[in-house]
Amino acid sequence: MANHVDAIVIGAGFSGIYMTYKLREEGFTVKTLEKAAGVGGVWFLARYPGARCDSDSIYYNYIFSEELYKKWSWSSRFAAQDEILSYLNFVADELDVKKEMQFNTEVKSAIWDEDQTKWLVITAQGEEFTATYLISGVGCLSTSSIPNFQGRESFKGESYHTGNWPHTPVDLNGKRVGVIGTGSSGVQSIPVIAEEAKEVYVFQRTPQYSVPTRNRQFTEEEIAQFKEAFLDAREIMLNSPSGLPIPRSTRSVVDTPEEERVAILEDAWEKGGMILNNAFYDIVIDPKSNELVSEFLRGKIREKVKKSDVVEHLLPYYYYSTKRPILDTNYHDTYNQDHVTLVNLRQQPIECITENGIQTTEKEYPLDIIVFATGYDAMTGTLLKLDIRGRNGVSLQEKWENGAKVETYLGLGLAGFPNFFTITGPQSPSVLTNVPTAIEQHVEWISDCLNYLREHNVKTIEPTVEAEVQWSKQCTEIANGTLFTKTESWYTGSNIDGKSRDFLIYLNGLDNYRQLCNEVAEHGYKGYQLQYEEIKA
Ligand code: NA7
Repeated sequence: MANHVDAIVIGAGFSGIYMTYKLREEGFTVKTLEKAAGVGGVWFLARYPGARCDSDSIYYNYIFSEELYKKWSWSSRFAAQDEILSYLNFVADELDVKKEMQFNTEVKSAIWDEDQTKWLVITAQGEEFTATYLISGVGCLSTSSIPNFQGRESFKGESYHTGNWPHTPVDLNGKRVGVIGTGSSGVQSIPVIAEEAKEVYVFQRTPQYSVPTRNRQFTEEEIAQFKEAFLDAREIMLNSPSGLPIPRSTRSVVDTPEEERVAILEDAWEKGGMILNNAFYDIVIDPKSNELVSEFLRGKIREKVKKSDVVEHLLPYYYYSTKRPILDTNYHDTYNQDHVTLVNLRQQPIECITENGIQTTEKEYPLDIIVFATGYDAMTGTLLKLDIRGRNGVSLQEKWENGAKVETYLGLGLAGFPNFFTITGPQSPSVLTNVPTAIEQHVEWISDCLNYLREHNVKTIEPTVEAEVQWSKQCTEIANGTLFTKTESWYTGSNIDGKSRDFLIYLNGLDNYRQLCNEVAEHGYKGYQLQYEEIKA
């Protein structure tokens, strides 16, 4: 007989830690299963040089508890991976949730048992659990991806993916290092790798806009001020579109006179962080507005890169901010160093990986180490890897037609999958917000929902097909009114060979989304169908 709990949570990152705590505090029994050896989710795995968050660290944390917030002090404006991992361990210990967690345990399948109205969860290690509720906390970026480069296995040197970096230091000293990819992970790691390596070759398919982090150590006075201002900051975060204390902008780029516009952009540039991409409301809506900001950022690249034959390859042409906005520390300046070489893959695509290095259509680059900064199968990758089967044995792969037709209700639930919840699931605001704030909203909503079900003797809850179709249509329509869908990115799924193109993020802001979710709950879970327990006479 399998171990039975009220809820099984998959994953022990930001989502899993809070979900576990919240449900336990509400009196539910919980088991949290985590593939890795500890808490942290992506922060446990992505230990590459230079890895850090790109929300200001004072906001990149839980805000549900003032006491918890005030017990922790961040050392710098943008915390590095090891500090974030320490923070998550600190929280897990403070909340005492590790006892509900089982590490080194990979969920292989979850099958809905119609007769027993419960989930049967089977792990890769051969254990079985049953639960009334199944909650995914697997995150949006947890399945790393290495493109299918021919000959990859033949490489005789070392190779690593940024999202799966070894736990022991990688010695780059005196090495020839090739980095494929210039997303956030590449942009963060390249300057740090260049500090140690003898030669660095950056294999770039798409040049990137980037804004400085302006990272710095906090003083004790500043930390005291942040803690003092916590309640005010939280209030703004809970009512902002991004989950950061940045109010919704009402300024249009094109409608702002040039002098004022440039002053705003310069100010945002000097302040660094995610201020610039939030400074105007129409950057990702109006192509003309976008071009004005894009050109401003190209100007900054031209100023930074001193080598005229290199700079032309570093100028981006896509709509700024329609790929994940990138923050950097000395990224473009790195190309001024003589031991750093940019390889433009638009001119010389990679043909294959050889035993000595990377072969492009022009030449072979001999390397000791290859770093794959090639990103993730985002949004749906991890969910589709799990074998989750709902009513009538229908799998998630079948329901979503292997990713070709992804439909959810609120990014939280799926028709045909009773008592199943997805924290930051596809079609919720997720990665286009400050993710911990989005996670908190989902965790609290799910926890309230489970309380409601318990109080009202509800056996199962699942979205109606109509609500799901409607929500998915709405998400697509909103996205189609923006420039996001005009750019190839992991937001649209186009970074993965063979993956269907779909924009799976709700774009109307976390503030509006929070209100919609609250209304759904206030109306007795509008859009869901509820099946009640039979009350025995
Ligand atoms: P990203 O942002 O998906 O970046 C991946 C990079 O790898 C990007 O520059 C891609 O170029 C490049 N790439 C992907 N496939 C290939 C192939 N086949 N050949 C050459 N180059 C390739 O992943 P990150 O890990 O940097 O960031 C993920 C998120 O994690 C980040 O946004 C934060 O939210 C945290 P492309 O742009 O597709 O041309």
